[in-house]
Amino acid sequence: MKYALVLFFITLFFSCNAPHTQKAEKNEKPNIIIIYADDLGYGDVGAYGSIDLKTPNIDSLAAGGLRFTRGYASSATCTPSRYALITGTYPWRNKRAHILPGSAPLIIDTSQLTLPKMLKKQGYHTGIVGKWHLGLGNGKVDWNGHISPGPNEIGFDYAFIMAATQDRVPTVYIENGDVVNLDPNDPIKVSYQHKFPGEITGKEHPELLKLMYSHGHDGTIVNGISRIGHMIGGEKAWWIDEEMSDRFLAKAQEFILQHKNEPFFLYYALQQPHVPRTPNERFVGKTKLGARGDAIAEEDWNVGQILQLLKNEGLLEKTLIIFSSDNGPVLDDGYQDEAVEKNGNHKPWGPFRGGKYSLYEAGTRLPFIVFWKGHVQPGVSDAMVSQIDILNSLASLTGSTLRSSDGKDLMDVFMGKKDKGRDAMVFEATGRTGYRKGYWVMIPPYDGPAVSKWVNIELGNSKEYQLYNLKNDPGQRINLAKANPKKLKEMIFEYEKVTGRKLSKK
Ligand code: NG6
Ligand code: CA
Repeated sequence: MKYALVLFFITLFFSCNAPHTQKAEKNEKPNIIIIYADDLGYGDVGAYGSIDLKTPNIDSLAAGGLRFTRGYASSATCTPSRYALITGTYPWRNKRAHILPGSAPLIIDTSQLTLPKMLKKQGYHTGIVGKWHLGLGNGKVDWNGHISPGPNEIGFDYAFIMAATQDRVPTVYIENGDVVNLDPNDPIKVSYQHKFPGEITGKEHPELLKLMYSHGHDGTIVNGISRIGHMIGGEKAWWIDEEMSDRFLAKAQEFILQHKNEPFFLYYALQQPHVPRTPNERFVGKTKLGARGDAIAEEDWNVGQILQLLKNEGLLEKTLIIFSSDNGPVLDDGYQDEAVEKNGNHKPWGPFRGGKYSLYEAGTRLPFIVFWKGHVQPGVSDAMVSQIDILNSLASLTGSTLRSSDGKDLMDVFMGKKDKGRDAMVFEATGRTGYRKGYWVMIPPYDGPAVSKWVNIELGNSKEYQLYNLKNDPGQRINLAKANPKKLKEMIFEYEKVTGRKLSKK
């Protein structure tokens, strides 16, 4: 009887504690680093088939991690993709989520759920280093005062950023809301509407340029390169493009070292190979592809430096790394940097059609690698995954109950434990949307040029419905809309249901 009672209490003790033990095991808190390239294409990475351009460090992530062949950004341009990554919601639900000027207000509501906020609640120290491009302030930013709201107000404890893009003013670094090296006697003014008296522009003074523009980009000259937009003042704070990659790397390294003993989340948003492509002189001529190839070589080296640091600090087994890019590739995106002339046989878009700005596959299908030494099952996964799923997946990993509405919890897929990803997703390119379900892709009819005259990329516009099956036709050459009206109808029905956008029936 006495033994039975003891046994009863022992059983009670273990049954009460068992769920907690399981939970503790389930909710792991590795450090998390998202390395996010800018305009890097599927075919720009060795592990994804690039031959002429070598990326040994990104390849080592792929070799030791899980390489997704069907990994997607939400959109074919920067701001919307970054919005989706940070909020886990479709950017086309937010009218302001399109390519932003450097003076645009913050487009994420400070009360909105975000990836850094969720991780912060789970005990992470959160940081962003690199490209922001999600707007700053409330509409009229005073660049000479504290700039807010921005990354710090949507969940980042630390932020060292450029406001928009490398080709847009203001060409200054901003650290936790303050312009770095700001001289109060030389205040900064920024405008996307008008030129300032005394401002030196590329349009009027092309003779001063070290890198000539090909379209757009004829505003303020900074460091011998003219930009989109107008700026005067703050010259001591102006960045030197060739040093940018090293600046961001140093800040990322510093952040890792400072927070190595707590779980940290670092969003390392690299600026390469977006224009203007300005690799440091250490990388000039490292590839045969000119500035675009050299910028990618520099970017790959950055990835290697981060890996080396984690290794030296004994953090490799404690850090989950996700590597991807914000949108597909482009050669001439506005500067005469010989990206077109020196591209040779290289295929930045891989086996896919289109590129940046395009509704076709190369606009959003990107390198997507998940690496966590000793935890992620290395290999290749054909599961369909999107950057929009990262928030919910990491919430599940770290034990948060917060979830975004459009994301999926694909943590088991990211870990290589399951191979069934998303069933379907809406994709977006400069405001136009399409629908992908399994291997099927439906692009609604859109007016507009088939090929962009600026960047010479097929945009995916057609007056007819387009329906492709990527399984047999990854290059999207065979439009099955007429041959398979049943599938087309199903895709239109689901697209309308998810997006609330009505398509005209033909
Ligand atoms: C376009 C720019 C392009 C690039 C892009 C944004 C022109 C003619 N083109 O408007 O150079 O800056 O915006 O790229 O100005 S993204 O990767 O940030 O979306
Ligand atoms: Ca981009």
